[in-house]
Amino acid sequence: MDSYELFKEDVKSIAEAFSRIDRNETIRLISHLDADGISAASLMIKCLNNDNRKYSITIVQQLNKEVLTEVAKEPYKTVVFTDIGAGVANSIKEILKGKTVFILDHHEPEAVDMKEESILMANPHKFGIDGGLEISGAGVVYLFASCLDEKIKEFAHIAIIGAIGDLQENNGFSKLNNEILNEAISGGKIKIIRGLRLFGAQTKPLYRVLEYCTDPYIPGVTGSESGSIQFLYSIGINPKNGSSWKKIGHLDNEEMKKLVTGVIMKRLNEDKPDDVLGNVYLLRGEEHESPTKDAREFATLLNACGRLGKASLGIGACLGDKKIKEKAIHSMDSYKKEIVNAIKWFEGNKENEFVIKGDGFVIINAQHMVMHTIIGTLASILSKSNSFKENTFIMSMARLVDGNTKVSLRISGRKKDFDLKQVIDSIVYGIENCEAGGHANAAGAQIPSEKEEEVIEKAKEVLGKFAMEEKVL
Ligand SMILES: [Mn+2]
Repeated sequence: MDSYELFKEDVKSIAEAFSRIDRNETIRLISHLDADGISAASLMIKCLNNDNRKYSITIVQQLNKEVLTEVAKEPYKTVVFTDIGAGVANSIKEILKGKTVFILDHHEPEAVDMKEESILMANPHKFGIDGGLEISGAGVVYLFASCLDEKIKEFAHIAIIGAIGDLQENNGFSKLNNEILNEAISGGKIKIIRGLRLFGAQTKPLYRVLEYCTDPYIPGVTGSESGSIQFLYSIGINPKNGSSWKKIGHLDNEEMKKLVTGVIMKRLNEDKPDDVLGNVYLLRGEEHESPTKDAREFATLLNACGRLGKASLGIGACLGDKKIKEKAIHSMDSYKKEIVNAIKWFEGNKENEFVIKGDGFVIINAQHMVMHTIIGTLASILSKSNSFKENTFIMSMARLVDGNTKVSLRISGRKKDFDLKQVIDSIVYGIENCEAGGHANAAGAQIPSEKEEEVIEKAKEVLGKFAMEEKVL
């Protein structure tokens, strides 16, 4: 058997163990707060609903000792973690001793003695499969649920939304995601077309779509209303249709060509200027003009719900509840505004004391001026924006209300062979009460706010050193 078959066999045996759990038990479900985590939770809930099981769910941004200690005190005997948990397997083992724990995750697992029978972990990394690229947390839950419930196939598209949310789509998917995608296509859930990858393209005025377009980033246009309107005039497109704003659907062929060329021209200095064109994954079950028609936008919607503390709206949207979906769409609009505000804040403050620039790195300390749930998104956007040289570390920080600070680490350009998780680990190493997590291409930490200065000093040293080594290589 190859590693893929071994992985699927392992998932199957874990699913079988799950099916033996007493039906009267209430299952404790904990999932991650991002789009993938919400997709994963939705699939798990669908599976539990179909099986008439009782459950209690919480969505968390980080799985720290505090959360685990709370869960340990609860009466539930079985705990299921989705899209989270692998990185803290040892803490789970220690703190949740006596409970049966299922970890359905695609994050790199912490080395842990898995002979411990009460912890069952479904994870591609166990079989040498790259969970960062090949399958999402929602994908792992999908495989798990498929072993228990044939009907979950009707929700294959949710696993794809999760994978898109975790940036696993790059003009197509790799093996495991691709298998799930094919199930979604043959089940009539997804249709792929080739087109402009612009957020909100279906529903919003064109100038807004461009202003709010952060991936791909359009220099001089993203984050600027006037920049966007001027850009349209400069390429010969009137942003208005009489008295109302033009939408992308109103453009004729000629204008569409102008727009595509114009955006590519604006992006000539970027890594991949023509990244505006790509696969668009349309959800067949969604209405034509709905912002949830495009799987990429659906992922953004879920992210928005999570980041704004309204994950349950995201779950409702995944499960197909129309009223909840409406509310989720409202949340997305305010989330987009928050992101644009964060970009504006950065643009207005990049020359002052909030932004420290070093050789090969930049440290942004937004304190209370950017939401802590959005600070990582800001770093991601900047990493793709060509604001910094290729391979510049971007570390961003923002405060929570509870005396902690969220730290995010990204690297500019699209280099994949650099392990940011390892870098953040070395930054917080030895500093008390800091917890790091994440992937090779997006990592972060939570630190006590009073340790900000210490962490920044250490980061200057560590990032400077890594950046130097990078140059030598
Ligand atoms: Mn994930």
